[in-house]
Amino acid sequence: MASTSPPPPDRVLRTCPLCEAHCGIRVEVDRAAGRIRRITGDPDDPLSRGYLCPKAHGLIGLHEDPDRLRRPLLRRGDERVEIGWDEALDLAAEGLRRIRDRHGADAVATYLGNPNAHDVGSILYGPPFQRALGTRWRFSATSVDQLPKMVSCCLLFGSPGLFPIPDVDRTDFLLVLGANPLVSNGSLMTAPDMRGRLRRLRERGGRLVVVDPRRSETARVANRHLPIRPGTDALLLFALVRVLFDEGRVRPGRLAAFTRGLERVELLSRPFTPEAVAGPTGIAADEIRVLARDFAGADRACCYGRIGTCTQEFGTLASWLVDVLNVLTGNLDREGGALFPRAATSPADDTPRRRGRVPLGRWRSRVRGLPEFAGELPVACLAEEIDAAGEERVRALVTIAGNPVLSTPNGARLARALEGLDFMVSVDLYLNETTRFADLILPPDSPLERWNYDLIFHGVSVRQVARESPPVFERPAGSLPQWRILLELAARLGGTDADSLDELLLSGLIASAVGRAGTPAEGVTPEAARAALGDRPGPERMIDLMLRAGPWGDGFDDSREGLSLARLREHPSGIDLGPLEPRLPRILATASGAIELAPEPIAGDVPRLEARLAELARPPRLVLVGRRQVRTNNSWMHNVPALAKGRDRCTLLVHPDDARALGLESGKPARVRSRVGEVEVPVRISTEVRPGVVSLPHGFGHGAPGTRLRVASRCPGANSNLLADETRVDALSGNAVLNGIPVEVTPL
Ligand SMILES: Nc1nc2c(c(=O)[nH]1)N[C@H]1C(S)=C(S)[C@@H](COP(=O)(O)OP(=O)(O)OC[C@H]3O[C@@H](n4cnc5c(=O)[nH]c(N)nc54)[C@H](O)[C@@H]3O)O[C@H]1N2
Ligand SMILES: Nc1nc2c(c(=O)[nH]1)N[C@H]1C(S)=C(S)[C@@H](COP(=O)(O)OP(=O)(O)OC[C@H]3O[C@@H](n4cnc5c(=O)[nH]c(N)nc54)[C@H](O)[C@@H]3O)O[C@H]1N2
Ligand code: SF4
Ligand SMILES: [Mo]
Repeated sequence: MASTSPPPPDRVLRTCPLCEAHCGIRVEVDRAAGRIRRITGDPDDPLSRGYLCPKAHGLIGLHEDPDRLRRPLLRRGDERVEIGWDEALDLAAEGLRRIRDRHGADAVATYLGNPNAHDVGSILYGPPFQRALGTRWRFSATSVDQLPKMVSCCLLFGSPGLFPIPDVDRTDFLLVLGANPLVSNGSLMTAPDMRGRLRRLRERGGRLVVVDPRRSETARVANRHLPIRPGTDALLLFALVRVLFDEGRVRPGRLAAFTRGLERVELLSRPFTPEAVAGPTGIAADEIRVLARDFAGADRACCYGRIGTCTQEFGTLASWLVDVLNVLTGNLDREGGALFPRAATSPADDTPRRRGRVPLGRWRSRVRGLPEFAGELPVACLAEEIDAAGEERVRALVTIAGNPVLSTPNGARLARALEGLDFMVSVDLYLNETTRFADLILPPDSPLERWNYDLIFHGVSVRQVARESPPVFERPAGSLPQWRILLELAARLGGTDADSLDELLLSGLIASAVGRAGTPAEGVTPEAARAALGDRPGPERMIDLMLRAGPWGDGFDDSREGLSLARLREHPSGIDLGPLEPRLPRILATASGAIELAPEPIAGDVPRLEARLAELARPPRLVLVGRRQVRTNNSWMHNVPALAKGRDRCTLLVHPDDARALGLESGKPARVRSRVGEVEVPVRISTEVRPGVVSLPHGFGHGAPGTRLRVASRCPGANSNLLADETRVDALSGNAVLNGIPVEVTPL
């Protein structure tokens, strides 16, 4: 099943698959030696324009890593043996079928990790695999990440994927809460080189305000940094809303014609005056008033929140209020505000096909009754769904590109639960903290051996672009692409053969894409489209279909100017499709067709916040927040020597006042204890964090027995998710609380 295309050239232009920025890169290869010479930024990429971060060079180490798995691994007792693909796929499917036949489909759970979003093969072939498995017990990194934003976008705009994206290149005022794009390179905001973009914002007279308990790298380049107490963003945002109403600054402009619930927002905001929230948030009432006036007074302003506003107790409320602020000031769906990008692969006819669906709470987890959202349960309850006794418990697990032992709360309990499973399969590149419990590991090809198209991130980008990513290396014999692994498993579970299933998937996509009135593929029959797409199986022809039938598509007419995969190939650095444009109210998918600014489930959660106001006024306990770093990528790039080298990065930041009170010394180890666990980490004393807050990065905690991560194990660090409490979730969405965890710190 090796690739049949001609050998790739010595210089391959593609995108870096490691983070949402997906920067354009040039990979120069010494073909004779089969090695990468160097990776540089692609100056012609319409989005990244030559920008790169140090992680891009880590791609070389990842590709060459001797610990990266190349063959399926079967566990036999304490041994791991390499086996062939046919046997591995058969064993995986048999094992899953056995559990399903005996205990029902929901006895098999799945967990999908973050890198799935970076691989078009996973995006397109993950869903059919899940359908073939038939389980409703699906989990993913979504519920330790952006789930609250998805819930609020679904309630406000009608679809969980309708994310307003900051128009950073044209705004005059950017208000950032709980995000550090200078290090993360942006999330739900594909915007490579944020340092350059923010510098240009300031050069054109614009302002940047950052709300973060830590003086983050982004806060350092801001006009103003507001060191908020963790978990209180909803209070701050409500107070800003309150000021807008009190001072007659609510001006939704053209949005008013299709926005409902403004009066209700006003009512809901009443308890949250600047004075009432000043104590709990740690931000003075005057400061809040000034911020509200500045934001409302800016020509074009945009409020943006990310991990810090999502992974906290009031994640959905905070995520909602970010958009409320943009709506009330008329900055949603407007140049320089927050807009909804249009992807080249999206349906050309963008009026929603279905309206008013809120896929929330249609079923609930067995033990704690946490709500499903969009077909998934919150991962904070995965361990208990496995380890709590009962006929209905989860007995088998499939992880795909995920490391939940390090990335989800109470990793220790989850590790114990995984040990007790009857069967576990992992599709993963490494034998790591999670996959060491798997009976079978199925490793896909290296990211540089893959063809890719950034299907998701082109849809959350600050500028509309389309770019293909060809493989740098031919796939070695005996290796399988990720899509093929998922397709083969789906076919085996469904009792069909892989190629017929692939054909079926393609015809389903064709049927929904062509022949629609007013689109480029209006007059195209499914047969004609099918014939034009060729016989090469896999994701490429699916993307070709989406492009050709999409808003800029050629409608399967080669003589037309529009987009197709062939056209993209003529532009190996990508095609610029222009700045973001207003799309409302056309794309709203709520039942009313309007923005529902005060949807019922959200309004119903406000009393919970109000109840916390009084409690938060009391002197705070010490709480823990996270911290991303330039050379990390969640839990999984620590085995690359170029990224792992240098000083110990898994340190606990402590404010000098707290250090003094607790008797901590810089460079000395401390014990950090929470309700669920404890870790030992070196202390770094710094005024970066506000008093009452300590910060520890996540993704560390390597060196567990049975793993094969020789480089990462040398500087293992501690797993911060041993401290995160799986019982603490954002009540509305079930998203895990990973920031604002009460802890005690003592010197060792
Ligand atoms: N305390 C705390 N916890 C957090 C966060 C936090 O801020 N604080 N952040 C959360 C966020 S935002 C996220 S997204 C999650 C991430 O959580 P996860 O997605 O569970 O974890 P990752 O560390 O991204 O691990 C990715 C896994 O995929 C494997 N892998 C990498 N590339 C591929 C590939 O192409 N194919 C396959 N099959 N496998 C691959 C790696 O070996 C690794 O096992 O962590 C969350 N956890
Ligand atoms: N280098 C690097 N880049 C990455 C990743 C990585 O691991 N390393 N991971 C990628 C992934 S999966 C994601 S989702 C993105 C995340 O992208 P971002 O959200 O931009 O990244 P974080 O660094 O997690 O930023 C969260 C910020 O929130 C602050 N914070 C914590 N609690 C609170 C709070 O209660 N309120 C407020 N206002 N702030 C708070 C933290 O101090 C931190 O600065 O990054 C991506 N990019
Ligand atoms: S910011 Fe760095 S890791 Fe992210 S895509 Fe660009 S080069 Fe890759
Ligand atoms: Mo994430």
